[in-house]
Amino acid sequence: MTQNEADSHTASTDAAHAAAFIAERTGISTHEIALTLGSGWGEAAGLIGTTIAEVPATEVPGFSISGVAGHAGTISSIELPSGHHALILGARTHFYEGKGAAAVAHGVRTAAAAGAKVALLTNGCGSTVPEWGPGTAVLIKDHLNLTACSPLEGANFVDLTDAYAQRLRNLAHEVDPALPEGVYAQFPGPHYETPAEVRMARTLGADLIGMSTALETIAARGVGLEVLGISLVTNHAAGFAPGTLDHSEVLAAGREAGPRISQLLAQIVSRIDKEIL
Ligand code: 8IG
Repeated sequence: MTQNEADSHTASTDAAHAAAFIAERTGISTHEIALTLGSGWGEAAGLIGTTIAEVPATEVPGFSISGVAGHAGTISSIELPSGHHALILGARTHFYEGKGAAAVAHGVRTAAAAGAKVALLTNGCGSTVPEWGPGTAVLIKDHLNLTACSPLEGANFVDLTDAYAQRLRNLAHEVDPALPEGVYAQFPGPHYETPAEVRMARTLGADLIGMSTALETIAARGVGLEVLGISLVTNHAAGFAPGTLDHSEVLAAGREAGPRISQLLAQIVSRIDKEIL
């Protein structure tokens, strides 16, 4: 075995262990859909179906709690009205935690090992579009990975042409035709950008700026998941509005938008679930 093969073998065994643990603790052998709930999106879990089990993330192999206010720290199993099950990843590892890009991939890899075919990745983010202020939900149509890293290792040439599946965006648009679409740029964080960096990202084509979803999407595509990404704008990116950035404002914007976007997400899950056999 080469070192690359050994690394990827380790990653998939870790995910398989986590998935087996989740199956045992929830009593559900297959979760068809995975949802990663970012800042502002936490209430959605309660709207999409019946909670079957909640497992503290710290107990699931390879997961930890990020310590970020606004992130749940639980992994739950939800039964949808169709009888399918959704795995809610309320604990994501951010790249800025310093555990490496591979640690970021563990959530979606575990979801794939648990049987998921579709990953809904949500986040809170900054906006470089003046009309998209705090509270705006935006479908991610493409990304710029500005972390200079990949969650994949070895000769794993994953195609990202349709990373944010057009098919799933079409389904989301059936729920809300007015949902705007934008390009998401991921910076490493944990610091927010300077105004010059935001202008650079804007010039490169970024509408949204965050610290999570690009690497997760790459990892998800790497294990064959179809991805829908949805951002909640919680702030104008640095320099795009007067004043400075403060995490408490981010949380407040999430709280304010929570009921509305959770309802939206629940409807999108229901629509996507109808297409899963
Ligand atoms: I919430 O303005 C949230 N996350 N990089 N920039 C970056 N991440 C964010 C921002 C932002 N807002």
